[in-house]
Amino acid sequence: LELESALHKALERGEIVLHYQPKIDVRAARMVGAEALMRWKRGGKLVPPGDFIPLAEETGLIVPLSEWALKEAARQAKLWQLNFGFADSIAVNLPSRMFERSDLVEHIHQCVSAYGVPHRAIQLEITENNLMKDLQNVIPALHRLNEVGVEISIDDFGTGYSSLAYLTTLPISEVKIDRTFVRDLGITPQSSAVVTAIIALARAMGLRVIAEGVETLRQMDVLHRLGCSQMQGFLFSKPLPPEEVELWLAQTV
Ligand code: G
Ligand code: G
Ligand code: NA
Ligand code: MN
Repeated sequence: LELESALHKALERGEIVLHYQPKIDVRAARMVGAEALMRWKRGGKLVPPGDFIPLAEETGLIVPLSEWALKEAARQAKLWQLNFGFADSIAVNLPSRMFERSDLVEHIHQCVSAYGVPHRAIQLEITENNLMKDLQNVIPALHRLNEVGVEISIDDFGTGYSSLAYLTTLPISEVKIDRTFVRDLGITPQSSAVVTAIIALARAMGLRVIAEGVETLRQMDVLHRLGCSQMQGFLFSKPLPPEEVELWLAQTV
């Protein structure tokens, strides 16, 4: 309960910040975007999202937190556009709670308009399980987001129970191969079979594919050979505060 009221105040007090993990295209050898990940600066310490996102989800605080994250990501995209010519997108993780709102698309529109960035400056990540859990709300929202140019990425892909038939009808742009498959690449034959299948599926559906949790050169090599050139993971960079991302932007844009 104490944590709950502290989290409630954290947003007003400016204690919530976004860190950004670069997304890399290894073939083009450049950064092609970033994923925003929340952190809570509490008494000189950085509380990782695993320690407060679940509570935020339970209490509903995830809604104002996510609304703030969308706005902050738009602000950051504008700053990077002005200072570094950044023209890629920042991905924001959206919980299914956000799709229950009829004004999600309007909120995103207001965020990008407020900072004068195009809608494609914001990309949304929704986990495969959240997507399937709430299709009734998610599908119409995805279509409206797609119409205004906000791209959707399916996070933790391969861990859920999505019907492939359904997926092909959804206006999504990218699938993100879950890190559990990446972790075992080059170790178990099953993992490379799954990754091969996901890449083939994505290609057949005209989707981009990105791998998360890439930690070793070996994983990078296998992914690249299998046809996945976009990656994210500790091999390239952990999630960084914005000023450290700027070292990447200064080099690669
Ligand atoms: O940053 P880290 O690797 O510790 O993230 C841990 C978990 O918290 C991940 O599952 C991530 O998706 C989730 N998470 C981080 N930031 C956000 C956020 O802004 N919104 C939501 N919904 N989840 C987040
Ligand atoms: O899928 P999700 O949005 O939850 O992923 C974000 C989480 O993954 C964050 O907690 C981030 O710190 C973590 N992460 C990012 N890169 C790596 C990596 O290479 N290895 C591992 N184990 N975790 C990573
Ligand atoms: Na994510
Ligand atoms: Mn993920």
